Amino acid sequence: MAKPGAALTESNVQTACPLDCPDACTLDVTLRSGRITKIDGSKDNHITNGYICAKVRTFHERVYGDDRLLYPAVRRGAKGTGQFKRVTWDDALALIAEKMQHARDTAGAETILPLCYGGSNGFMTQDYADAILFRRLGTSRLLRTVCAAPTGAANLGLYGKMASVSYEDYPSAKLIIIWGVNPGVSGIHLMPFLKEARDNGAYVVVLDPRATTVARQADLHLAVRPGTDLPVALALHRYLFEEGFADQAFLEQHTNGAADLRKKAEPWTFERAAQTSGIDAGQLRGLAERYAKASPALVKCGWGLERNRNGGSAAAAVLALPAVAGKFGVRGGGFSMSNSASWNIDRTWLADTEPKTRAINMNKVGRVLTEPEGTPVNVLFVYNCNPVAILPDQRRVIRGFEREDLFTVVFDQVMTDSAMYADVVLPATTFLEHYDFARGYGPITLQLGRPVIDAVGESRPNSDVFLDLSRRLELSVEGDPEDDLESMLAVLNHLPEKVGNDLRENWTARPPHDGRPVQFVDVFPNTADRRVDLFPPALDTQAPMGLYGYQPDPGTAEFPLALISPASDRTISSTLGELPRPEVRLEMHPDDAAARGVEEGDRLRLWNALGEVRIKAHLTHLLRPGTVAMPKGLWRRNTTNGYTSNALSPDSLSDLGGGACFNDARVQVERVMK
Ligand SMILES: Nc1nc2c(c(=O)[nH]1)N[C@H]1C(S)=C(S)[C@@H](COP(=O)(O)OP(=O)(O)OC[C@H]3O[C@@H](n4cnc5c(=O)[nH]c(N)nc54)[C@H](O)[C@@H]3O)O[C@H]1N2
Ligand SMILES: Nc1nc2c(c(=O)[nH]1)N[C@H]1C(S)=C(S)[C@@H](COP(=O)(O)OP(=O)(O)OC[C@H]3O[C@@H](n4cnc5c(=O)[nH]c(N)nc54)[C@H](O)[C@@H]3O)O[C@H]1N2
Ligand code: SF4
Ligand SMILES: [Mo]
Repeated sequence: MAKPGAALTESNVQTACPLDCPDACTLDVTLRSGRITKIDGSKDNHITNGYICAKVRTFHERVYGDDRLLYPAVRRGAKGTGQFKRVTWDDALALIAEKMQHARDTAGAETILPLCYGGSNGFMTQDYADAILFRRLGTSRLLRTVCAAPTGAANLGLYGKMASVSYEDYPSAKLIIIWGVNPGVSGIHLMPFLKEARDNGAYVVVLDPRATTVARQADLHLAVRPGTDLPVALALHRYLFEEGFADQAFLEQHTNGAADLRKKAEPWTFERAAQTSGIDAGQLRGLAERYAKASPALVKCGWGLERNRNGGSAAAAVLALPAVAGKFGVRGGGFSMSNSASWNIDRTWLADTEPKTRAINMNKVGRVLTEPEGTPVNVLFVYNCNPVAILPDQRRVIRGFEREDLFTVVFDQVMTDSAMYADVVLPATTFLEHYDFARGYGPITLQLGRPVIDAVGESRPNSDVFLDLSRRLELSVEGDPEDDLESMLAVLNHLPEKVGNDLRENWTARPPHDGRPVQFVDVFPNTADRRVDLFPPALDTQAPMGLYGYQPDPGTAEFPLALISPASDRTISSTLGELPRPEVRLEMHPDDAAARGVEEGDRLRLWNALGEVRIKAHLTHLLRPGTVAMPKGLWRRNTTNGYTSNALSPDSLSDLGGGACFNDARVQVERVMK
C-alpha cells in the first residue's frame, strides 16, 4: 500500500514524442502516485516551445482507456468478431513460436510476413529486436511503401537524401512555396516560423486542392487537381530554362541531367499545365516570375503530392527547382522535406544483414493474402501498424485477414480494426512506458525517451517480446541484449560516439550544423559524384512513362470525383482513432453537391468498382470542385457501413518507389434515402 501522503506527491518527468510526426516534441509529463495526470510541451526544446498538439496532450486517455490491451489473448469466435480469451504471455509466445517453427520447417520461413510501419518512429520499436528475429528466421521482407516512398526515391535519386532547410531557417526566406503539405495539422511547430517569415515580408504560396489554414493565410493559393503537380512543376522549369533564369553556372558545376529535364519540361506551357491542373495560367506565370527572382527562395515538399500515380516524378520535379533556379547557398534558400536522413546515422549495424528473401510491397498485402503468386503467406505478424485501417483496397485486405488458414498475430496497444482479426493479440507498451529514440524529420533533432510510468496491465515493449521470441526459436546469439533496457543501451552504444555521449548526458543530441544546415554551404548531395542528378537513369527506367512523364487522371465519366484522405488533427494516421470524435463527414464542394441534389448532413453512398462507403455530407467551399475528402486514419466504427476511404483506394503503385496511390481513388457520390 502507498505510504500516507504519497497520493499528494506530484512529479514531472521529461520524455520525447516518437510518434510518426515531423516535430518530435519534448514532453513534460506530470505524475501523481505513478499515474499520468497531464502531458504538455517542454520549454527546453525550442521547437516544442512549451506546447504540443491536442492529440498527445490527451494521450493518457489512450494509455488508461477502455480499448487498451492489457493481456495476451487468443481468438475464440470467428475471425473479425473480436472474441478473445485471456492467456499467459508464456502460452501466447509458445504458440507463436510453434507456428513460426512449423512454417519454417514445412513451407519455409518466407511464408511468414512481418507487417509493420510507422506506429512509432523510434529506433527501438522498429528495425532492432524485430530485425534480429525476422532476419535470422529468414522471413519474407516488407517494402515499407505506404508513405514517403515516392518522395524518398526522388530525394535519394536527385540528392542522395541531402539534409534540407529546417524550421528555424524559414524566417530567412523571402519566398516560400508550401507544396502538398498541411503543417497547420501535420507538423504544427512549423507554423510560428512561417508566421515569422510572413512578418518579415515573405511571399507565401500554397499548392493544395484544399484551402487549408496555411493556404488561407498565403499570398497565393493554387488549388491544383490531385495528382497534377508534375505538369505544374515542369511548367516552372520550362519558364526558367526558356526565359534565361536557369542558373547555368550552378547547373554546370553541380548537376547532371539538366538537358534531359529541360526536354521533359518543354511541352508544358503555362496554359497546358494550368488546364491539366485546373488552375489559372496567369497565376502560375506569376509564381514562376516571382520564384525566378526571389532570394532566399524555399520550396517545402510535402507528402500530399506523392500519394498518386505521378507522385515520384512530381516530387523530383519540385526538388529540382532550386537546382535549376540557383536557389542554394543562402540561409533559407533551397528545399525542405523529410530530414530523417540528416543525422547520417547508418542503421545497418543494428542487426544481422538482411537476407535476400522475397520482398513484398505492403500496398499489395490484400492481393498477396488473397491471390498469392508462388509462395503464400501463412503467418502474419502485425506490429506498429493497423493494416485493416490504413492499407489501400481495404475490402481485399479484410478478405485476406479473414482467411481461416492464415495465422495472424497482432501486437498493439489497443484493440485496433486489425487486432479484431488476430489469432493471437499481444499487448504493447506505449512510448510513455518504454525507452525509445525520437528523431524529428522536420527539425533536425534526436532525443532519448524514457518510461515515465510502469507498463499498463501486462503490456510489454517490442524489444522485450521480439528478443523473447528469438530465444524461444533458438535464434539468439552471444551478446544479444536481454530486454528493453539492454536494447536501449546497445543502440546507444552503436550510435556515433558524440551523439551517444550527448544522449547519455542530456537525453538530447546536438545536431550537425546546429540543426540548421545551409544547402551547398554546409551540406552537399550524398550522390556518388556529389552532384545533383536531375535525371537519374535508375528513376527514368522505373517510371512507367519515364521520369517526369505525366500519367493522366484515372477518373472516368462513371467515377469523376477525386477522393483524397489527408491527415487530420484527431489522429496520427489511425493512432488514437479508438477515442471518441465528432461524426466524420465527407467534405464536398457545394457545386458537386448541388449537381447531385445533396444537402448538408444528407446520407451518402460513395462508391467505385472497389467498394462503397456510407457517410454523411459536409458542404464546404474549402475544397476545389471535383475533389472530395475524408480524413486519413479513420477506423471502421467511423462510418455507417464499416468501410473507410481505403475501401475505395486502389492498390496501384506510384511511378517511383512503389508508393501508395491513396489519392488516386476516383468515386461517384449519391444521396441515399433512409
Ligand atoms: N495531426 C496529424 N499529424 C500528422 C499525421 C496525422 O495523421 N495527423 N501524419 C503524419 C504522417 S504519417 C505524415 S506522412 C505527415 C503527412 O503530412 P502532409 O504532407 O501534410 O500530408 P497529407 O495530410 O497527406 O497531405 C498534405 C496536403 O496535401 C493535399 N493534397 C492531396 N493531394 C494532393 C496533390 O495531389 N497535390 C497537392 N499539391 N496537394 C495534395 C491535401 O489536401 C493536404 O492538405 O504528417 C504527419 N503528421
Ligand atoms: N487513405 C489513406 N490511407 C493512408 C494514408 C493516406 O494518406 N490516406 N497515409 C498513409 C501514411 S502517411 C502512413 S504513415 C500510414 C500509417 O499507417 P500505420 O503505420 O499503420 O500507422 P497507424 O495507423 O498509426 O498504426 C500504428 C499502430 O501501431 C501501434 N503502435 C504504436 N507504437 C507501438 C509499439 O511500440 N509497439 C507496437 N507493437 N505497436 C505500436 C499503434 O497503437 C497503432 O495501432 O498510413 C497510410 N494510410
Ligand atoms: S504528435 Fe507531433 S505535435 Fe504532437 S506531441 Fe508528438 S511530435 Fe509534438
Ligand atoms: Mo506517413
